[in-house]
Amino acid sequence: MVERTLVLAKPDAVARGLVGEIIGRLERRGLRLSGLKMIWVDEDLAKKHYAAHRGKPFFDGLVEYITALPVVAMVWEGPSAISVVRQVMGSTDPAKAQPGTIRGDLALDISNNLVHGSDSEESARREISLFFREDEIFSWSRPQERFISGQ
Ligand code: IDP
Ligand code: MG
Repeated sequence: MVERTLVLAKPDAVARGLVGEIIGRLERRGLRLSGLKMIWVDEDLAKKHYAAHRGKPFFDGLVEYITALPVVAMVWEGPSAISVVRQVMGSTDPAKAQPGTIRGDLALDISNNLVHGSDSEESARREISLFFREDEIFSWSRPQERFISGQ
């Protein structure tokens, strides 16, 4: 089933110049880029995006991390895109992530694990709408649709 998912190249990926590496891996896997923007996440958006983690011991640090520098937010589309992105990312803790994954090859610290990917259809819908308006997202299944509305 064709799905859409939200991916963030997080501040450490931007700082380390790994945005292209992350995009390249997802492109080579066969997913299609449907939306892309660089955005500075503010505290309000950070708390909404990570609402499921509110109350956990790492929550405040997580909000500080994701708001420290801009992120590159993306929508990726393709068959089983949600789980495929999660496979390409690797486990949350890079020290435990498989080689061949983004985290397994490029990171070592759970607090600086480079990338976010939605973990379910419901999260994907919720998270995409936090970062993108519908008219900012290109639909590969309806490629005749204009990318920017009103043109
Ligand atoms: P995920 O990013 O692999 O989906 P989640 O469990 O949803 O992992 O956690 C969200 C983010 O919170 C992680 O990517 C990581 O940046 C941070 N995080 C998760 N667990 C810890 C922890 O135990 N210590 C510090 N940061 C954590
Ligand atoms: Mg998660």
